[in-house]
Amino acid sequence: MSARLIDGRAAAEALRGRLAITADFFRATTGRPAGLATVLVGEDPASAVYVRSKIKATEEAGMHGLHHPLPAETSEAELLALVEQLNRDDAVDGILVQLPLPAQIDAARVIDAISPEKDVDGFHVVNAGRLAVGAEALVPCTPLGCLHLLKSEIGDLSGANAVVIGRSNIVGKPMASLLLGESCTVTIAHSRTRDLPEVCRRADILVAAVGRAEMVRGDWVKPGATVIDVGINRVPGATGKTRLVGDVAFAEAREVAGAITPVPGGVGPMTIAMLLRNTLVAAHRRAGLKAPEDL
Ligand code: NAP
Ligand code: L37
Repeated sequence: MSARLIDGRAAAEALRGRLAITADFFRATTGRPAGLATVLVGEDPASAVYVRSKIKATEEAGMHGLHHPLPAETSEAELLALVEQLNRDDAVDGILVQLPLPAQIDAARVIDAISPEKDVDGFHVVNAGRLAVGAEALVPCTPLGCLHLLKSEIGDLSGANAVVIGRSNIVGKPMASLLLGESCTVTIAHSRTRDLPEVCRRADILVAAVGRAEMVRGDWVKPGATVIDVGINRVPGATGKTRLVGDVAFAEAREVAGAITPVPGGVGPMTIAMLLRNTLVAAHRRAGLKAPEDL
C-alpha cells in the first residue's frame, strides 16, 4: 500500500493566507507593517535562494521585508554592528541572519547579539531555554513546520513513539522538545547511535534531519508510521542537472509508511510559512497586542 502524501506546499499556502489576514490587521491597528530584516553574508547559492523566497513571502503576506546582503569578507564586528542597529530599529520586528556564516565570523556570538524578542529563527539561547522549560518562546521555524504537518496529519500526538534523527540546535533538538511537549515518547538519534535501523523501526513518528541523501531505507520504517523528511540534498540527476532528494529513500519508504512528506514540497515551504508566523508573533508582542490563538 502506498502512503498518503503530506503536501507541505498546500499546507504552507493555506497558512500564509491566514497569516496575510493577521498581517493586514496588524498594519491597520498599528499604522505600520510588521517588518522582517534578513541578513545574508556572502553568496552561498542555496542560502541566496532561501533568503530570496523568505523576502518574497514576507512581502506577499503584506509585511515589510528589508534585506541586507553583505560581502563574504564582512568582519564579525561589522555584522555585530548591523545586528545592533536592527535591534534598535522600531520598524524591525524580526531579525534573521541566514547560516552558515563565513569562517571568520562566530555564529554563536552573532545569534546571541540578536534581541531575543526579535529572534524569529528561535536560535538565541534565551529562546532555546524557554522552549526547553516549556515557556513561551520563539521556536525554530523548521521544527515548528514539522509539528504543524504532524498535527494536521495525526491530530493528538500523545503517547506516540517519536524518533528524531539529528541533534542540531536548528532542527533536531528543538524538534525533540516540541514532540516531548506533545507528550510523545522521544528518542534522539545521531551519528553515534547503535543500530539506527532498529531504533527507527520502533517509531510511530520518524523525523529525519541528517543531511545524508536517502539514508533512511524502506525497511527502517514501521508499517503505517508518519515520516517527516527534513533533509535537502542536491544529487546529480539524469540530465546532468542536480535534483533535490531528502534524507529518506522516498520510493521505498512510501510503500511502508502511513504518510510521508516529499522533498521538495514538504517541510521546506512550511519553514518559510513559519518564519512569517514568528515575525507576526514577535510584532504583536512588541506592539503589546494579542496575536490570534491559532496563528
Ligand atoms: P547538521 O547540523 O549537519 O546536523 C546533522 C545531524 O545528523 C547531526 O546531529 C549528526 O549527528 C546527524 N548525523 C549525521 N550523520 C549521521 C548518520 N550517519 N546517522 C545518524 N545521524 C547522523 O544539519 P541540520 O542543520 O540539522 O540539517 C539537517 C538536514 O536538514 C540538512 O539536509 C539540511 O539541509 C536540512 N534542512 C532543511 C530545512 C528545511 O526547511 N527543509 C531547514 C534546515 C535544514 P552528530 O551530532 O553526532 O554529528
Ligand atoms: N534561518 N534557515 C535559517 N538559518 C539557517 O541556518 N540553514 C538555515 C536555515 N534554513 C533554511 O532556510 N532552510 C530552508 C530549506 C529549504 C527551503 C527553505 C528554507 C525550501 O523552500 N525548500 C523547497 C525547495 C527549494 C529549492 O528548490 O532549493 C522545498 O520544497 O523543499
